[in-house]
Amino acid sequence: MAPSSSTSSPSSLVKNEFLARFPGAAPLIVRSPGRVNLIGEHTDYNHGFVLPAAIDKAIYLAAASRPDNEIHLVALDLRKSYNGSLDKLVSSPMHWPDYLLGVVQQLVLEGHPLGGFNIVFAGDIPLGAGMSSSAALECATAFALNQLFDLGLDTLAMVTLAQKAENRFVGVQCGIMDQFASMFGRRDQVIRLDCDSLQYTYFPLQLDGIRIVLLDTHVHHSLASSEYNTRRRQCETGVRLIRENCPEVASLRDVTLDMLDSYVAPVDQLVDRRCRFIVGENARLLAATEDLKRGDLTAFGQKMFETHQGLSREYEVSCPELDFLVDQVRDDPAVLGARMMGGGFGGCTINLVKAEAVDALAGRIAPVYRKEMKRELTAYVARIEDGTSVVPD
Ligand code: GAF
Repeated sequence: MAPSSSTSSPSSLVKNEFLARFPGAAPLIVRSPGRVNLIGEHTDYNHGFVLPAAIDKAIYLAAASRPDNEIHLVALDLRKSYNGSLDKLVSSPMHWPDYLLGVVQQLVLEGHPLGGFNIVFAGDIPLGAGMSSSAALECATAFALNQLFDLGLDTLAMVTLAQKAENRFVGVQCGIMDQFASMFGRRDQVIRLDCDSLQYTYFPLQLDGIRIVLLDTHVHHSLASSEYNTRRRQCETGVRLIRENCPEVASLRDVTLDMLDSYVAPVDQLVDRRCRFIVGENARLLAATEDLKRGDLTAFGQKMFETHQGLSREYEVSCPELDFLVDQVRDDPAVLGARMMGGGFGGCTINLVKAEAVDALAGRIAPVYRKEMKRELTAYVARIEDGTSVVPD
Protein backbone atom coordinates (compact mmCIF):
# COMPACT_ATOMS: atom_id res chain seq x y z
CA MET A 1 0.00 0.00 0.00
CA ALA A 2 1.56 3.31 -0.99
CA PRO A 3 1.18 5.97 1.64
CA SER A 4 -0.90 8.86 0.36
CA SER A 5 -2.23 12.04 1.83
CA SER A 6 -5.86 10.97 1.52
CA THR A 7 -7.70 10.92 4.82
CA SER A 8 -8.05 7.14 4.73
CA SER A 9 -4.37 6.29 4.27
CA PRO A 10 -2.74 4.55 7.24
CA SER A 11 -0.31 7.42 7.73
CA SER A 12 -3.08 10.00 7.96
CA LEU A 13 -5.02 7.66 10.23
CA VAL A 14 -2.18 7.48 12.79
CA LYS A 15 -1.48 11.19 12.39
CA ASN A 16 -5.11 12.18 13.02
CA GLU A 17 -5.42 9.83 15.97
CA PHE A 18 -2.18 11.14 17.37
CA LEU A 19 -3.37 14.75 17.15
CA ALA A 20 -6.71 13.83 18.72
CA ARG A 21 -5.00 12.18 21.69
CA PHE A 22 -1.96 14.42 22.00
CA PRO A 23 -2.93 17.88 20.71
CA GLY A 24 0.00 20.01 19.64
CA ALA A 25 2.55 20.02 16.86
CA ALA A 26 2.29 17.50 14.03
CA PRO A 27 4.06 14.22 14.85
CA LEU A 28 6.81 12.54 12.88
CA ILE A 29 5.34 9.73 10.76
CA VAL A 30 7.43 6.65 10.02
CA ARG A 31 6.57 3.75 7.73
CA SER A 32 8.35 0.46 8.46
CA PRO A 33 7.56 -2.58 6.31
CA GLY A 34 7.21 -6.30 6.90
CA ARG A 35 9.30 -8.67 4.83
CA VAL A 36 9.29 -11.77 2.70
CA ASN A 37 12.24 -14.12 2.46
CA LEU A 38 12.64 -15.86 -0.87
CA ILE A 39 15.11 -18.49 0.31
CA GLY A 40 17.60 -19.06 3.13
CA GLU A 41 15.59 -19.92 6.24
CA HIS A 42 17.05 -20.26 9.76
CA THR A 43 20.43 -19.47 8.26
CA ASP A 44 20.76 -15.95 9.69
CA TYR A 45 21.61 -16.93 13.26
CA ASN A 46 23.97 -19.54 11.83
CA HIS A 47 26.06 -16.83 10.13
CA GLY A 48 24.81 -17.89 6.71
CA PHE A 49 22.99 -16.15 3.84
CA VAL A 50 19.42 -14.93 3.46
CA LEU A 51 17.47 -13.41 0.56
CA PRO A 52 14.73 -11.20 1.98
CA ALA A 53 12.91 -8.10 0.72
CA ALA A 54 10.69 -5.46 2.32
CA ILE A 55 7.05 -5.51 1.24
CA ASP A 56 4.07 -3.23 0.76
CA LYS A 57 2.58 -4.10 4.13
CA ALA A 58 3.85 -1.93 6.93
CA ILE A 59 3.58 -0.39 10.38
CA TYR A 60 2.80 3.34 10.40
CA LEU A 61 3.93 5.10 13.53
CA ALA A 62 3.31 8.69 14.66
CA ALA A 63 5.71 9.98 17.30
CA ALA A 64 6.57 13.17 19.18
CA SER A 65 8.69 13.92 22.21
CA ARG A 66 7.24 15.06 25.55
CA PRO A 67 8.70 17.43 28.11
CA ASP A 68 8.84 14.75 30.85
CA ASN A 69 10.10 11.15 31.11
CA GLU A 70 6.79 9.47 30.37
CA ILE A 71 6.14 7.01 27.57
CA HIS A 72 2.62 6.88 26.16
CA LEU A 73 1.91 4.25 23.52
CA VAL A 74 -1.28 3.57 21.57
CA ALA A 75 -1.79 0.45 19.45
CA LEU A 76 -4.69 1.56 17.28
CA ASP A 77 -5.45 -1.81 15.70
CA LEU A 78 -5.59 -3.49 19.10
CA ARG A 79 -7.43 -0.52 20.67
CA LYS A 80 -5.02 -0.66 23.57
CA SER A 81 -2.78 1.87 25.24
CA TYR A 82 0.18 1.77 27.60
CA ASN A 83 1.52 4.46 29.92
CA GLY A 84 4.93 4.07 31.50
CA SER A 85 8.14 5.87 32.23
CA LEU A 86 11.69 5.94 30.94
CA ASP A 87 12.77 5.46 34.55
CA LYS A 88 11.11 2.05 34.86
CA LEU A 89 11.39 -0.11 31.77
CA VAL A 90 9.81 -3.47 32.53
CA SER A 91 8.05 -5.86 30.21
CA SER A 92 4.30 -5.46 29.98
CA PRO A 93 1.71 -8.22 30.50
CA MET A 94 0.07 -6.91 27.31
CA HIS A 95 3.22 -8.04 25.45
CA TRP A 96 2.89 -5.68 22.44
CA PRO A 97 4.52 -2.72 24.28
CA ASP A 98 7.65 -4.85 24.71
CA TYR A 99 8.63 -4.41 21.05
CA LEU A 100 8.83 -0.67 21.62
CA LEU A 101 10.11 -0.73 25.20
CA GLY A 102 12.87 -3.18 24.22
CA VAL A 103 14.19 -0.62 21.74
CA VAL A 104 14.01 2.11 24.38
CA GLN A 105 15.89 -0.09 26.85
CA GLN A 106 18.68 -0.77 24.36
CA LEU A 107 19.03 2.94 23.62
CA VAL A 108 19.23 3.72 27.33
CA LEU A 109 21.79 0.93 27.89
CA GLU A 110 23.90 2.33 25.08
CA GLY A 111 23.85 5.71 26.83
CA HIS A 112 21.74 7.64 24.32
CA PRO A 113 20.07 10.76 25.71
CA LEU A 114 16.33 10.10 25.51
CA GLY A 115 13.34 11.96 26.86
CA GLY A 116 9.70 10.94 27.15
CA PHE A 117 7.56 10.50 24.03
CA ASN A 118 4.12 9.67 22.68
CA ILE A 119 3.55 7.09 19.95
CA VAL A 120 0.43 6.01 18.07
CA PHE A 121 0.79 3.17 15.58
CA ALA A 122 -1.28 0.99 13.27
CA GLY A 123 -0.50 -1.22 10.32
CA ASP A 124 -1.61 -3.69 7.70
CA ILE A 125 0.94 -6.48 8.28
CA PRO A 126 -1.16 -9.49 9.23
CA LEU A 127 -0.19 -10.45 12.81
CA GLY A 128 1.37 -13.86 13.32
CA ALA A 129 1.48 -14.54 9.59
CA GLY A 130 5.28 -14.64 9.46
CA MET A 131 5.75 -11.29 7.71
CA SER A 132 7.63 -9.85 10.68
CA SER A 133 5.26 -7.30 12.08
CA SER A 134 7.30 -7.34 15.29
CA ALA A 135 10.57 -6.48 13.54
CA ALA A 136 8.74 -3.72 11.63
CA LEU A 137 7.49 -2.25 14.90
CA GLU A 138 10.96 -2.40 16.47
CA CYS A 139 12.50 -0.76 13.40
CA ALA A 140 9.82 1.93 13.28
CA THR A 141 10.48 2.72 16.94
CA ALA A 142 14.26 2.85 16.54
CA PHE A 143 13.94 5.01 13.43
CA ALA A 144 11.49 7.43 15.06
CA LEU A 145 13.46 7.82 18.30
CA ASN A 146 16.68 8.30 16.35
CA GLN A 147 15.04 11.24 14.55
CA LEU A 148 13.15 12.70 17.49
CA PHE A 149 16.19 12.79 19.78
CA ASP A 150 18.76 13.37 17.08
CA LEU A 151 20.79 10.33 18.13
CA GLY A 152 22.84 10.08 14.94
CA LEU A 153 22.50 6.30 14.56
CA ASP A 154 23.15 4.90 11.09
CA THR A 155 20.86 2.31 9.53
CA LEU A 156 22.91 -0.71 10.54
CA ALA A 157 23.16 0.53 14.14
CA MET A 158 19.36 0.80 14.24
CA VAL A 159 19.03 -2.72 12.79
CA THR A 160 21.30 -4.31 15.40
CA LEU A 161 19.62 -2.34 18.15
CA ALA A 162 16.18 -3.55 17.05
CA GLN A 163 17.47 -7.13 16.95
CA LYS A 164 18.91 -6.82 20.46
CA ALA A 165 15.54 -5.49 21.67
CA GLU A 166 13.93 -8.70 20.43
CA ASN A 167 16.70 -10.94 21.84
CA ARG A 168 17.04 -9.31 25.23
CA PHE A 169 13.68 -7.74 26.06
CA VAL A 170 11.13 -9.77 24.11
CA GLY A 171 13.14 -12.97 24.65
CA VAL A 172 13.25 -14.47 21.15
CA GLN A 173 16.78 -15.28 20.03
CA CYS A 174 16.07 -14.22 16.43
CA GLY A 175 18.76 -13.53 13.87
CA ILE A 176 19.20 -10.25 12.06
CA MET A 177 17.25 -10.93 8.85
CA ASP A 178 13.86 -9.42 9.65
CA GLN A 179 15.13 -6.14 11.04
CA PHE A 180 17.70 -5.86 8.25
CA ALA A 181 15.11 -6.37 5.53
CA SER A 182 12.67 -3.93 7.10
CA MET A 183 15.31 -1.18 7.28
CA PHE A 184 17.39 -1.85 4.15
CA GLY A 185 14.60 -2.90 1.77
CA ARG A 186 14.53 -1.40 -1.71
CA ARG A 187 11.66 -1.37 -4.19
CA ASP A 188 11.75 -4.33 -6.64
CA GLN A 189 15.04 -5.65 -5.23
CA VAL A 190 15.89 -8.56 -2.98
CA ILE A 191 18.80 -8.33 -0.57
CA ARG A 192 21.39 -11.06 -0.42
CA LEU A 193 22.72 -10.61 3.07
CA ASP A 194 25.77 -12.39 4.41
CA CYS A 195 24.82 -12.66 8.07
CA ASP A 196 28.45 -13.23 9.05
CA SER A 197 30.09 -10.15 7.57
CA LEU A 198 26.81 -8.21 7.19
CA GLN A 199 27.83 -7.41 3.63
CA TYR A 200 24.84 -7.20 1.34
CA THR A 201 24.03 -6.99 -2.34
CA TYR A 202 20.78 -5.94 -3.98
CA PHE A 203 19.45 -8.09 -6.80
CA PRO A 204 16.72 -6.78 -9.09
CA LEU A 205 13.77 -9.15 -8.89
CA GLN A 206 12.54 -9.48 -12.46
CA LEU A 207 9.22 -11.09 -11.86
CA ASP A 208 7.90 -10.60 -15.42
CA GLY A 209 4.36 -11.88 -15.07
CA ILE A 210 5.04 -13.72 -11.78
CA ARG A 211 3.53 -12.67 -8.45
CA ILE A 212 4.72 -13.32 -4.91
CA VAL A 213 1.69 -14.85 -3.24
CA LEU A 214 1.54 -15.45 0.50
CA LEU A 215 -0.95 -18.05 1.68
CA ASP A 216 -1.72 -17.50 5.34
CA THR A 217 -2.47 -20.70 7.27
CA HIS A 218 -3.97 -18.73 10.17
CA VAL A 219 -2.02 -21.01 12.48
CA HIS A 220 -0.20 -19.22 15.30
CA HIS A 221 1.62 -21.84 17.31
CA SER A 222 2.67 -20.78 20.76
CA LEU A 223 5.52 -23.26 20.27
CA ALA A 224 7.16 -20.95 17.79
CA SER A 225 9.47 -18.98 20.08
CA SER A 226 10.49 -21.86 22.35
CA GLU A 227 11.15 -24.22 19.43
CA TYR A 228 13.00 -21.43 17.64
CA ASN A 229 15.35 -21.04 20.59
CA THR A 230 15.75 -24.84 20.74
CA ARG A 231 16.78 -24.98 17.06
CA ARG A 232 19.32 -22.31 17.73
CA ARG A 233 20.80 -24.30 20.63
CA GLN A 234 20.89 -27.50 18.56
CA CYS A 235 22.89 -25.73 15.87
CA GLU A 236 25.30 -24.44 18.52
CA THR A 237 25.69 -27.98 19.84
CA GLY A 238 26.64 -29.14 16.34
CA VAL A 239 29.28 -26.43 16.06
CA ARG A 240 30.64 -27.35 19.51
CA LEU A 241 30.98 -31.01 18.54
CA ILE A 242 32.86 -30.11 15.37
CA ARG A 243 35.10 -27.59 17.10
CA GLU A 244 36.44 -30.36 19.36
CA ASN A 245 38.22 -31.59 16.23
CA CYS A 246 38.24 -28.53 13.98
CA PRO A 247 38.86 -25.49 16.19
CA GLU A 248 38.96 -23.21 13.15
CA VAL A 249 35.19 -23.67 12.67
CA ALA A 250 33.30 -20.68 14.08
CA SER A 251 29.74 -21.40 12.93
CA LEU A 252 27.74 -23.71 10.65
CA ARG A 253 28.81 -21.40 7.85
CA ASP A 254 32.26 -23.07 7.98
CA VAL A 255 30.94 -26.62 8.25
CA THR A 256 31.04 -29.27 5.49
CA LEU A 257 28.92 -32.39 5.13
CA ASP A 258 32.07 -34.45 5.76
CA MET A 259 32.51 -32.78 9.13
CA LEU A 260 28.92 -33.63 10.02
CA ASP A 261 29.50 -37.25 8.95
CA SER A 262 32.61 -37.52 11.11
CA TYR A 263 31.85 -35.54 14.22
CA VAL A 264 28.12 -35.00 14.62
CA ALA A 265 26.19 -37.92 13.09
CA PRO A 266 27.88 -40.54 15.30
CA VAL A 267 27.15 -38.54 18.46
CA ASP A 268 23.71 -36.95 17.99
CA GLN A 269 21.49 -37.76 15.04
CA LEU A 270 18.93 -35.06 15.77
CA VAL A 271 21.58 -32.34 15.94
CA ASP A 272 23.10 -33.78 12.77
CA ARG A 273 19.77 -33.46 10.93
CA ARG A 274 19.36 -29.86 12.01
CA CYS A 275 22.90 -28.92 10.96
CA ARG A 276 22.66 -30.80 7.67
CA PHE A 277 19.68 -28.70 6.68
CA ILE A 278 21.53 -25.45 7.40
CA VAL A 279 24.64 -26.47 5.47
CA GLY A 280 22.47 -27.49 2.49
CA GLU A 281 20.33 -24.36 2.71
CA ASN A 282 23.33 -22.04 2.47
CA ALA A 283 24.55 -23.87 -0.64
CA ARG A 284 21.04 -23.79 -2.10
CA LEU A 285 20.75 -20.04 -1.58
CA LEU A 286 24.01 -19.36 -3.35
CA ALA A 287 22.89 -21.49 -6.29
CA ALA A 288 19.48 -19.79 -6.24
CA THR A 289 21.00 -16.32 -6.56
CA GLU A 290 22.74 -17.59 -9.71
CA ASP A 291 19.29 -18.62 -10.98
CA LEU A 292 18.06 -15.11 -10.26
CA LYS A 293 20.96 -13.54 -12.14
CA ARG A 294 20.08 -15.70 -15.17
CA GLY A 295 16.40 -14.80 -14.75
CA ASP A 296 15.59 -18.51 -14.33
CA LEU A 297 12.67 -18.41 -11.92
CA THR A 298 11.77 -22.00 -12.75
CA ALA A 299 15.06 -23.28 -11.34
CA PHE A 300 14.73 -20.85 -8.45
CA GLY A 301 11.23 -22.12 -7.67
CA GLN A 302 12.43 -25.73 -7.62
CA LYS A 303 14.88 -24.79 -4.90
CA MET A 304 12.06 -23.25 -2.86
CA PHE A 305 10.32 -26.64 -2.88
CA GLU A 306 13.58 -28.28 -1.77
CA THR A 307 13.90 -25.77 1.06
CA HIS A 308 10.41 -26.61 2.21
CA GLN A 309 11.21 -30.30 2.25
CA GLY A 310 14.26 -29.64 4.42
CA LEU A 311 12.43 -27.31 6.79
CA SER A 312 9.67 -29.84 7.18
CA ARG A 313 11.67 -33.09 7.46
CA GLU A 314 15.14 -32.18 8.69
CA TYR A 315 14.70 -28.94 10.58
CA GLU A 316 11.13 -29.85 11.63
CA VAL A 317 9.73 -26.34 11.89
CA SER A 318 6.74 -26.85 9.59
CA CYS A 319 3.22 -27.93 10.59
CA PRO A 320 0.47 -29.93 8.84
CA GLU A 321 -1.21 -26.78 7.51
CA LEU A 322 1.98 -25.44 5.89
CA ASP A 323 2.79 -28.86 4.42
CA PHE A 324 -0.75 -29.13 3.09
CA LEU A 325 -0.52 -25.78 1.29
CA VAL A 326 2.82 -26.63 -0.31
CA ASP A 327 1.52 -30.05 -1.40
CA GLN A 328 -1.52 -28.39 -2.95
CA VAL A 329 0.58 -26.30 -5.33
CA ARG A 330 3.45 -28.70 -6.02
CA ASP A 331 2.04 -30.01 -9.30
CA ASP A 332 0.30 -26.83 -10.37
CA PRO A 333 1.93 -25.59 -13.60
CA ALA A 334 1.10 -21.99 -12.62
CA VAL A 335 3.24 -22.24 -9.47
CA LEU A 336 7.00 -22.06 -9.94
CA GLY A 337 7.94 -22.58 -6.32
CA ALA A 338 6.52 -22.66 -2.81
CA ARG A 339 7.67 -23.15 0.74
CA MET A 340 6.92 -22.20 4.30
CA MET A 341 8.41 -18.83 5.18
CA GLY A 342 9.97 -17.48 8.37
CA GLY A 343 10.41 -19.14 11.75
CA GLY A 344 7.73 -21.77 11.15
CA PHE A 345 5.03 -23.64 13.10
CA GLY A 346 2.41 -21.54 11.32
CA GLY A 347 2.36 -18.28 9.42
CA CYS A 348 2.33 -18.43 5.66
CA THR A 349 3.78 -20.08 2.61
CA ILE A 350 5.49 -18.01 -0.06
CA ASN A 351 4.60 -18.94 -3.63
CA LEU A 352 5.81 -17.74 -7.03
CA VAL A 353 2.68 -17.79 -9.15
CA LYS A 354 1.89 -16.81 -12.75
CA ALA A 355 -0.03 -13.53 -12.53
CA GLU A 356 -3.03 -14.72 -14.50
CA ALA A 357 -3.48 -17.72 -12.19
CA VAL A 358 -3.39 -15.98 -8.79
CA ASP A 359 -7.15 -15.63 -8.27
CA ALA A 360 -7.89 -19.12 -9.51
CA LEU A 361 -5.22 -20.58 -7.23
CA ALA A 362 -6.65 -19.00 -4.10
CA GLY A 363 -10.15 -19.94 -5.22
CA ARG A 364 -9.12 -23.56 -5.72
CA ILE A 365 -7.21 -24.05 -2.47
CA ALA A 366 -9.38 -22.14 0.03
CA PRO A 367 -12.29 -24.66 0.02
CA VAL A 368 -10.05 -27.74 0.27
CA TYR A 369 -8.02 -26.09 3.00
CA ARG A 370 -11.20 -25.30 4.91
CA LYS A 371 -12.45 -28.85 4.47
CA GLU A 372 -9.22 -30.63 5.42
CA MET A 373 -7.66 -28.24 7.93
CA LYS A 374 -10.83 -26.65 9.34
CA ARG A 375 -9.43 -23.16 8.90
CA GLU A 376 -9.89 -20.20 6.60
CA LEU A 377 -7.17 -19.35 4.09
CA THR A 378 -6.12 -15.81 3.21
CA ALA A 379 -4.05 -15.01 0.13
CA TYR A 380 -1.94 -11.86 -0.15
CA VAL A 381 -0.03 -10.62 -3.16
CA ALA A 382 3.15 -8.97 -1.86
CA ARG A 383 4.93 -6.20 -3.74
CA ILE A 384 8.56 -5.42 -3.01
CA GLU A 385 8.94 -1.96 -1.52
CA ASP A 386 11.41 0.40 0.13
CA GLY A 387 12.52 -0.04 3.73
CA THR A 388 11.83 2.09 6.79
CA SER A 389 11.52 5.79 6.08
CA VAL A 390 9.79 9.00 7.09
CA VAL A 391 6.42 9.57 5.44
CA PRO A 392 6.56 13.10 4.05
CA ASP A 393 3.72 15.52 4.91
C1 GAF B 1 12.29 -15.49 12.23
C2 GAF B 1 13.50 -14.77 12.81
F1 GAF B 1 13.13 -13.59 13.38
C3 GAF B 1 14.58 -14.54 11.76
O1 GAF B 1 15.72 -13.99 12.36
C4 GAF B 1 14.92 -15.82 11.02
O2 GAF B 1 15.73 -16.66 11.79
C5 GAF B 1 13.65 -16.54 10.56
O3 GAF B 1 12.71 -16.70 11.61
C6 GAF B 1 13.96 -17.90 9.99
O4 GAF B 1 14.73 -17.78 8.87
O5 GAF B 1 11.64 -14.69 11.28
